[in-house]
Amino acid sequence: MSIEEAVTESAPIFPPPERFQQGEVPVPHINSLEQYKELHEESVKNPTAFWGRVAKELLHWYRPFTQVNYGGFVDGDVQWFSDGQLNVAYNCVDRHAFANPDKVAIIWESDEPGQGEKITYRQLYQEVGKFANVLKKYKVRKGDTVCIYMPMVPEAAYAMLACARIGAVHSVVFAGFSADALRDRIQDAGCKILVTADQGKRGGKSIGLKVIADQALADCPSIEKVIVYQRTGDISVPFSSPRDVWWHEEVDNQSPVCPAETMNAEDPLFMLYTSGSTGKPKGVVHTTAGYLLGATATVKYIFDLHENDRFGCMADVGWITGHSYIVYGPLSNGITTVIFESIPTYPTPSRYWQLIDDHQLTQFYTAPTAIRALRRLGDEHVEPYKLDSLRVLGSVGEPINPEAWLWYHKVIGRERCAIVDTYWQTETGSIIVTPLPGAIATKPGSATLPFFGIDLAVLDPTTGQELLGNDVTGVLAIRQPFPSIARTVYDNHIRYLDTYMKPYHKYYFTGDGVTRDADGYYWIRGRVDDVINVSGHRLSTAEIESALILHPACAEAAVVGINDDVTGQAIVCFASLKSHHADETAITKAFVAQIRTHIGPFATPKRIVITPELPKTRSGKIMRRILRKVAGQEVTLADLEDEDGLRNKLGDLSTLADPSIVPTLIKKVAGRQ
Ligand code: 7RM
Repeated sequence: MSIEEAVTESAPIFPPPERFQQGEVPVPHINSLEQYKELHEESVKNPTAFWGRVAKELLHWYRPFTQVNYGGFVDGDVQWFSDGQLNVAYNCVDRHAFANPDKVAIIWESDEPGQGEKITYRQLYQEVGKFANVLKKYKVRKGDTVCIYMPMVPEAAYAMLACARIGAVHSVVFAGFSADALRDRIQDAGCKILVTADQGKRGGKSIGLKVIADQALADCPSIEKVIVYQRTGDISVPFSSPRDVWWHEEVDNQSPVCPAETMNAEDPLFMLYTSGSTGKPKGVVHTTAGYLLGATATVKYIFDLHENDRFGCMADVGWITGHSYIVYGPLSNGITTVIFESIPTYPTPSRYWQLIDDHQLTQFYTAPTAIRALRRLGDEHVEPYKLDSLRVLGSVGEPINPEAWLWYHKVIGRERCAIVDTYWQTETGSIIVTPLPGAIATKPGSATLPFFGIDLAVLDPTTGQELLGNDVTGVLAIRQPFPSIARTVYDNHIRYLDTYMKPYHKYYFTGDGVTRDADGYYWIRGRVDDVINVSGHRLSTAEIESALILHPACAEAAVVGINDDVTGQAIVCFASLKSHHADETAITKAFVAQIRTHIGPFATPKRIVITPELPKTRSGKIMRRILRKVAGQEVTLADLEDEDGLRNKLGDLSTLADPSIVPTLIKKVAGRQ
């Protein structure tokens, strides 16, 4: 069933699980639709009162704020709690280490089952303190940027929190990115320190992070020190002394005590690169208080956290989901979080379910692509597990199709858990559209209703007019600022304004299409810009095209996303060559390699189509609409027989400079030419 069908065919409705009201499990924090509505209304009508209260309740302040909010989307000058002072590491570590030193903060589930560890809040305090002192030894100061290129080990979280402790700004780069991508991000942010590992481990395979980092660093003069965590010790990694130092040697003789810097609410906490419609990723900047409050409040209310919960988010710390829902949100709430190093199918497709039972996880958060892939592998991998510790199951990263949702609900949730389809972005810092487990009835495929403080608008994409009432489809925008919205793009505020504030005056533009159904529920339909979403990884078509064009054999390239049953979308590249005599098989391989080295293996295209020309208008614009339909096989060889039918499917072709390109492309995709 497509989302289209799900919205229109009056979707089934699932009320909050009955057992939530029967004393068997903790009573949800937000326990009725009325309570949600009342709080939501207050939060958007009087954000000052609402967020002022929640900020005092959930965070520890060194100096209380007197002003709650300032600025807006018109001028892109958003501020929250601006005269307040606090420290994120104090909030995520110290306050819990003092109150509950022996409570487990992190469950580290290593790639090989059974080799993991549990880290208490006391240990976390000590490890973060030691590493913060290492950073200080190497002259890292408030406002300096530190790049973290790490596998999924607790040390990645220690490094993030150590930065927060001393006021350094971290830039975590996902360990799946290539040397070129790492280099670009280090250069853009002017990072002083790189924190990495000898190797990463994933699904039994090793990834040579230090070797990749060295390639990147050949062109990164800003880096003064490389701190290398020894994850495997399996290979002797090249060391370039005195630039390179070992993590274990450095922390060994450091004091675990490092005073937490007093930070202003609006001081930057971190930046994280994300893809937009251009070839150059943006360093989205989040600030101290607003971001932390967003992460803390959303995870508490959306996953209904209670004191003894064990929360498992399966994302990577290299993405925003890992920042907010592995590290900052859960730890700020003082509960137990999971760092999962492996993949869902290693060593067997039962890995997640084994993990849930072994650690008695109460919440589990993953992406639709993983849910679909595991569903395909068969229920026999799930059935032997009890899964009775679970209360809330979350989904994030892309629209979840109703079939996958229902499977998650029945086979994993055993019809006794709340499913929360959570919609948000790197830029929003925390979840913005979502059900609340005890309050909002769900419809499979809909992210349901806005979280507190989120004031949504559906706009007509062309006129920018707001579409009022229910049963409307348009683009999703946000009317007023909320604490965790990104404040700027690193070193490029103009780009921030141009991307998010300019498209629709007075609104923040999400870039997503949306339907608000007859009940006022939101159904996210995916990007309306040139961003594609492969397994929940956000990529820009322009970024992939830029990589291809850099290959000496490539004349022109156009990249489109097509639907894929498992990964949501998949990448198809159309390319024309400089020489028509080239060996196409060899070139195709070279192009795949080109993308993998410029971006990373997760951007591997599903298909490369070599074509003599791209379909262009007479003015030279590439007609992506045609490429999308041809790539997705919405038009096939059979349509070539019928000119009217072809026009019906592809739309107006009269602006095409050379209409004969259409049959050529169709034949190419069908493998007939
Ligand atoms: C958290 C994250 C953001 C883009 C966003 C959407 C898509 C994310 C959902 C979703 C439908 C969801 N950050 N998206 N969550 N679409 N339903 N629940 O993914 O910056 O990497 O991507 O992802 O298109 O704009 S992200």
